[in-house]
Amino acid sequence: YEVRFLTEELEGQLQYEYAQEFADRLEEKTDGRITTDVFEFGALGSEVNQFQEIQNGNVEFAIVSPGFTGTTVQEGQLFALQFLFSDDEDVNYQVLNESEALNEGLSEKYEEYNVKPLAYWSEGGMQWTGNSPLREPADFENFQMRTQESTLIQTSYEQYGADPTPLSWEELYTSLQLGNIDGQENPIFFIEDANFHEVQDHMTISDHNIYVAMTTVNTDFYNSLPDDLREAVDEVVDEMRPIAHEMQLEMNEDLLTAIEEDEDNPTEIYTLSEEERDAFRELAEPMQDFFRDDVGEDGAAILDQLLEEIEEAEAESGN
Ligand code: 6CS
Repeated sequence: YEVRFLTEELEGQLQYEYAQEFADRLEEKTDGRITTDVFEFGALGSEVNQFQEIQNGNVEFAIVSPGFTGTTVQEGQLFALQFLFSDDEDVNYQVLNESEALNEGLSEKYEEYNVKPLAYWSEGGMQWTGNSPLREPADFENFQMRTQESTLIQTSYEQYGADPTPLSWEELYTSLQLGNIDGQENPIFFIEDANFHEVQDHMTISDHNIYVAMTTVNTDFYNSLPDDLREAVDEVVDEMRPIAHEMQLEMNEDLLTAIEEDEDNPTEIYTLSEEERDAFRELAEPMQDFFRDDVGEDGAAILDQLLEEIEEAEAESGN
């Protein structure tokens, strides 16, 4: 089998490095019976187009950000709910790997579109950058905020008073540079590697969400594989869990230092206090009911189950 693996990022960035490691392991484990071509972002159009490519089987594997599937798999928008996950990365790691709400309930919703999520994993805490400081909700008043293409993300930023604009990340650097867009959200590694900090003066460590990515496979392709190759895929997916977690932690830490030390592009970094985070949390939490009403019963049930799972994992970890 010669297969294709699409990512939404570039070489050196997390999704691409994940996919390359995945490809190497799969080739080795299958003695070359599956060889994989890994693609950087942009090879087959925007993030939303890429999701179509995996749906129709033009590519076999893809890393997909649920924020770009909002117009198809409505339930996937639950990852846009801010302050939903734990502040403890280890708790989130466990929940993403073990959650039935996600790995069964939500995955079934994607399978209706012929896409099978194999793993949900975090690319790290999400932070804000802006051309002005972002410390309280009032700072978002009339702020042109770039978001992914999901009404739930957009509505969330409207709660803070912002004007959200959905955009592919490909156009983001130029839009920030021209000042058409005032700010954006992303994990630290991505802010640094995409050079957004060059065209933004402020970064707020808000950890208002985690960036969840999905490793996906085209369902028909997966089901057509002989049992031993399907098992090999499943094994590689499991091997990649701790690797992705480590890579994420390391990249986000190292590239925070890189932003701090970039003297040519000074960025004022501000970490929100718990009280400051609470002001955002208060405006974000009603979005859970918005999600329940907007997405419907199945989505509501997935969210409720996930909330319980997060709470249980928090309790177990002694938080
Ligand atoms: O902001 C975005 O849209 C991009 N951010 C990350 C971390 N990965 C790919 C995605 O398209």
